[in-house]
Amino acid sequence: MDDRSGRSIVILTGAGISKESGLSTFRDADGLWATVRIEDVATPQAFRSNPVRVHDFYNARRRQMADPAVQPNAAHVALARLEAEWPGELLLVTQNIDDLHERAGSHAVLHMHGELLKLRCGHCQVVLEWRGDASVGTPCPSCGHVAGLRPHVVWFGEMPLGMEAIYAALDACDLFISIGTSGAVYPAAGFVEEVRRHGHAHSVELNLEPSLGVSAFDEAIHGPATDIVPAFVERVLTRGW
Ligand code: BJW
Repeated sequence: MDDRSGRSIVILTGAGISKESGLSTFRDADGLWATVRIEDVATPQAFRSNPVRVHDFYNARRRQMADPAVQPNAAHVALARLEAEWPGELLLVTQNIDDLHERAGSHAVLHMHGELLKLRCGHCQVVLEWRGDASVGTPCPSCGHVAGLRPHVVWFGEMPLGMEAIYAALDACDLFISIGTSGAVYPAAGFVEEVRRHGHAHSVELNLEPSLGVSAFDEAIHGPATDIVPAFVERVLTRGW
């Protein structure tokens, strides 16, 4: 039996991995937070006080993701290859709400900050696939309530999804890879510390530039994701870490 089959990998991705696919990051100079205020679009309070504005923000991003020019890039494809060829466990935790990992062929994907192509009803909590625009007047197809549908995303002050499964995987994994994330937003920014305190994994940062948390990683490789992720995946599959 392949002795790698007992070794598990957890990957964390952030907006940087989708940048070369044409989607904006948040905190870079040309990122989303340079054009809109977090307080206006990414908190439950913002949705309560101005749901039209919040729906507009996510409608625009949904339309952008449907642009045929937005496709998975070499980094997404490399991670799908790693999942397909790695004989042990692999969990891909993404902070991204886009579907580029799935479109590249990844299956073991956990969207801890939700998904752009879904809405949730605040009345009956049903989660729905949604590709078009959403508006305040759209009735919930499940319970019929109007004004209850909201983007199925995790805003500041809300609990990210799947945390129990994520911490269990972090504590048990042998390799932790963080890709394209600034390390500014918790709890994802604390995963490398979780691995150091409770786990035993070798930790690697792959990012355009050193993240805020770079000093906590065992190893860091800096450059565009489409260059460094395929190279790192090749290394893991041929030589390990
Ligand atoms: C490239 C590249 C290329 C570019 N190749 N790389 C004080 C201390 C600690 C914590 C807190 C605190 N005060 C409040 C908190 C908690 C808060 C938080 O972290 N705040 C910080 C600002 C301090 N966190 C929360 O509220 C979270 N919930 C929580 O903690 O729950 C517990 C709890 C709940 C309730 C009560 C009490 C406790 C929820 C966080 C939700 C985040 N939501 C968002 C928006 C929603 C989704 C969406 O609209 O898309 O998620 S914010 C935004 O940031 C989005 C992202 O997923 C997230 C992370 O951003 P990411 O991915 O790192 O992007 P960037 O832009 O920051 O970085 C991109 C990186 O890529 C850069 O480094 C580039 O260099 C790099 N890059 N091009 C490789 N080509």
